[in-house]
Amino acid sequence: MKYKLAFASVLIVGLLAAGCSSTTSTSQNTTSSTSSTQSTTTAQATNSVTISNYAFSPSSITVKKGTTVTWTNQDAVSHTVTDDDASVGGPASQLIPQGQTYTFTFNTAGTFTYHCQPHPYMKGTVIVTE
Ligand SMILES: [Cu+2]
Repeated sequence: MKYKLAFASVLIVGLLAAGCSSTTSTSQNTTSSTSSTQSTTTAQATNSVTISNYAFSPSSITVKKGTTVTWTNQDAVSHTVTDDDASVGGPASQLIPQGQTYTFTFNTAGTFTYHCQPHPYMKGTVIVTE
């Protein structure tokens, strides 16, 4: 059914385009282009946080349960990634020197707010979804 319809439309297009010079390429393009161009990973949320100018960037990210988040410190001073609530088993890094990274895998869904220990005004949030 569907094939017949598609074939008929190609025929019509072919007939309409018959006056023009290039008619051979139209039927091939319709089938191949739709499947290959869809695979860009736009839905993938970032799992990287940059620490720069005494701030976490982005300050809030949303990840799926089981995601490992990486923080990279670009400041000359050391920072930490410290869960506001130490009892929930969230991130709790040592001091992260310049150029170093800290990774933490979120295995529990929920909202984790964190800060930097030497600079408590530095705040960030990781929202972990199921
Ligand atoms: Cu800090």
